[in-house]
Amino acid sequence: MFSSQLISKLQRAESVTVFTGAGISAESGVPTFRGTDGIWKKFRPEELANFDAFIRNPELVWEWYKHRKQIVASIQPNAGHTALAEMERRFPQFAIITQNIDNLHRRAGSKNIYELHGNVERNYCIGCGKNFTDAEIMSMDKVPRCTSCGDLVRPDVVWFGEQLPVEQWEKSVSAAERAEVFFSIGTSAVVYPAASLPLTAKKAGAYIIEINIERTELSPWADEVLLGRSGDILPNILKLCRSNRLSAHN
Ligand code: BV8
Ligand code: ZN
Repeated sequence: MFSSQLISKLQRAESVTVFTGAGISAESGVPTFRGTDGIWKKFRPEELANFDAFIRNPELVWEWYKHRKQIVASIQPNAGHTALAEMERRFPQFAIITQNIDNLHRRAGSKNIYELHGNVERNYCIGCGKNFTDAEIMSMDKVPRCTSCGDLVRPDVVWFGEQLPVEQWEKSVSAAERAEVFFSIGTSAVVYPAASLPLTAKKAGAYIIEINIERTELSPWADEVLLGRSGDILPNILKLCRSNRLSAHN
């Protein structure tokens, strides 16, 4: 099933970094962005996932994010997420860099997670920065407003044209640079600057393993492309780690 290269690289690796996109959550029921029933097939990102659109029509943008909050609240992490959570305990250094805002890596038990594009379960006031939980948001009007300053509340996600959270970005770059093995899982790798991370890892000497149901723009740069569903492949990678790696730390 797996090449001797992959087996020996994983056997010896001290530092593993994993980069994920919507594809790893597809088997949990989260629609991807560019897939056949993808989000961007129905809506245009510039219409919904940017600040100007929010100011222009906060009700429409909130309707859309409340819909995605309900999806995320109604689903569970899948075998791909849980396999990564256990792999984290089998390598001295292990980091997950995710573009996903669905919080499923954390719910699966992963600890060392860098959220590049935010988290849909967090919200804050654009005026005074006050944070609001989803429970508070759902009990508010169609367009949630801050209980302190009355300004608009927004989901804590990164919209197009907005800068990524600096600390998450810097830690992601160093996790890419120190990786001996770098997995790119379930991402079309077209949104920047996130999509530059696999190449940063490659330049730093990492062994790049792509897991996707189809080839992507990244495939030519990958050392191995494992075609298939991450929920099928990752449990087998975990078995491999179990068989040739003593539990690093619990
Ligand atoms: C910024 C949060 C500047 C919100 C998101 C350089 C070149 C070109 C353009 C740019 C550039 N630099 C910047 C840009 C502009 C823009 C950009 O990249 N545009 C793209 C579209 C060309 N980038 C930005 O605007 C970024 N900000 O540049 O700011 C700046 C700098 C300093 C100071 C001020 C400003 C911000 C980008 C972040 C936007 N927010 N999400 C929300 O979700 O609502 S992006 C969002 O879309 C996701 O987070 C993710 O990043 C992206 C979707 O990609 P994927 O996750 O990969 O999903 P996709 O559906 O595409 O692919 C799924 C894959 O899984 C497929 O390959 C499929 O085959 C596979 N799959 C499916 N099922 C499975 C599977 N694989 C395995 N198993 C399965 N079962
Ligand atoms: Zn406020």
